Amino acid sequence: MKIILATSNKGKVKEIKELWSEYEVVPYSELIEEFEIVEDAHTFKDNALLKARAVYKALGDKEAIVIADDSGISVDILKGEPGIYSARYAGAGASDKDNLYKLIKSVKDMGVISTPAHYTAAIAIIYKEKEYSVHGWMYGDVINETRGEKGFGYDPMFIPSGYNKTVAELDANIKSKLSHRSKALSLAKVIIESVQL
Ligand code: ITT
Repeated sequence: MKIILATSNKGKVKEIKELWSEYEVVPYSELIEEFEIVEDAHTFKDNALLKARAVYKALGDKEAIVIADDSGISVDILKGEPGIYSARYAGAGASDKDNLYKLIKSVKDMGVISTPAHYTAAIAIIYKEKEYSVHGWMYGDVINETRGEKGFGYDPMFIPSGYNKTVAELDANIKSKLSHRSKALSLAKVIIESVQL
């Protein structure tokens, strides 16, 4: 089964390909020219749906199975920031590193070493013009420094509950068991398998 990913984020593509190795997972940019999608909705779910819709429409194939992931990190002490603005926390066009160091600075400015946070992933699925969405979460703490090189985005500063290492220090197979994305993808898989029947 072919699944088309409505994302330009290489970290997401790598993880989704690994988590869904039983499917043929193809980023949409391998099928049509990549285009900008303005993420101006107010929730993870609505942003995921608008990305999936834009790619589904551009492909023009009703039988295509398109999925989009909208995700981010929310820090309690920062009133849930950066949340849906995680990709542009340090401004439009910011790199993963810019966003990471901005969040480290925000945590430091609160005068804490470690503080509760969680990741959210909303996955939208469009197939035969019908829309579905699911969510997954990973809870833990963010710290005021980076540790480790694995993963992407905010992983070097996030310690999952029950662990004493950041996601960037843990083996990728641990992230794949715990992550917001893997939980949402498990639910998405149930939907994809049932609508395919
Ligand atoms: P697409 O919209 O093309 O999918 P994007 O990077 O813009 O790519 P989002 O709008 O969903 O994606 O932003 C997600 C942000 O949250 C981005 O800054 C990521 O680095 C971060 N993020 C999401 N999941 C993450 C994870 O598993 N580990 C680390 N950071 C993550």
